[in-house]
Amino acid sequence: MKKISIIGAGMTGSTAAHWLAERELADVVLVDVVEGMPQGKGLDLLEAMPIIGKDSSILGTNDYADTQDSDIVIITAGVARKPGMSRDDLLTTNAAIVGTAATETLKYSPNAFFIVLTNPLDTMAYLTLKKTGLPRNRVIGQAGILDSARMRAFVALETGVSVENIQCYVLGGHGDEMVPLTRHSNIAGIPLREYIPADKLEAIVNRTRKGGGEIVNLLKTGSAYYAPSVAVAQMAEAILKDKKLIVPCAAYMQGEYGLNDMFFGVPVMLGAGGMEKIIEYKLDADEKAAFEKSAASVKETHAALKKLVQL
Ligand code: TXD
Repeated sequence: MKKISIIGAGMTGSTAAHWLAERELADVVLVDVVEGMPQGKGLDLLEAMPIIGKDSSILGTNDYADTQDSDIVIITAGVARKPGMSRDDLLTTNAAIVGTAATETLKYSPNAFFIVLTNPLDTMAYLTLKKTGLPRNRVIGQAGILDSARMRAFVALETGVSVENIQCYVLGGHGDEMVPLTRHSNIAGIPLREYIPADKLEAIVNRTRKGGGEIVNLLKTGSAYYAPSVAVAQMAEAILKDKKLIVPCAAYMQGEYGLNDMFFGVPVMLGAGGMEKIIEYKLDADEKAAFEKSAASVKETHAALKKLVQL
């Protein structure tokens, strides 16, 4: 069985463990600083396996040594937003936590692929890449699958069509400046712009952009976890099964879309080589402008990180 270690056994970490184990994708190790909590969640999930007939083993621990020889490391450790906070407000606290999580896990799993969830997402993925010194195919951030799934869900609510028929692509940074690409999105091949009246589509785009905040405001004590964690499970599955799946993820840019030395949400191909390829869409002038606005916001957070941490 393959091995996946999840650093941070909170809401997204433990729910990701659930999705992974349910699909019998790997043995799962849950690491957290809180004593007893990862052990308790791990044992509880392990005890669910006989009922669903899956043989993934799940271990909760406070010791990085237990992550030895992981194929994939998922980083969710850190704090989540409370109402009124932006993702960037988490930078200082989470940079320290993610930096340690990345270097500690690398010691035990020098060959692992890293998938980052902790916010501010693009900047925490950047920190992980720089701290580990890994090539860019081995460090990916999860944001676009979630943001696109939110848009797909809102389109389904609006139209009453099966989510399976709805393809949406949300690119750019994982912030309120993200870029829902309505021109590339479709329902069973019919462009979204033809299917949904312009005012309704604009409302969907706006709700998508603020989708994370909508849930934070409802929950009040934390942020979304079901959809983010199944998104990360989809990424892990694509890598472990060498699926060559094209999904929007945060990737390290080396000239693509005119961007350099930063993480940004773009369509990538996931397979046994991790982030194997960045796919470049042809963007029109409006889309380019939206990309640039979103990129400027990510660059600002990257710059703030560089003031905090020596990279
Ligand atoms: O799509 C996305 N990328 C995201 C990201 C969607 C949802 C949540 N997103 C972000 O993930 C969120 O803004 C946070 O920055 C992280 C984790 O969110 P989660 O909802 O899982 O937060 P929790 O429940 O507070 O869990 C965080 C855990 C908690 O159990 C802490 O004890 C633990 O992280 N933690 C640590 N674990 C290991 N090592 C260290 N140093 C550590 N510090 C805290």
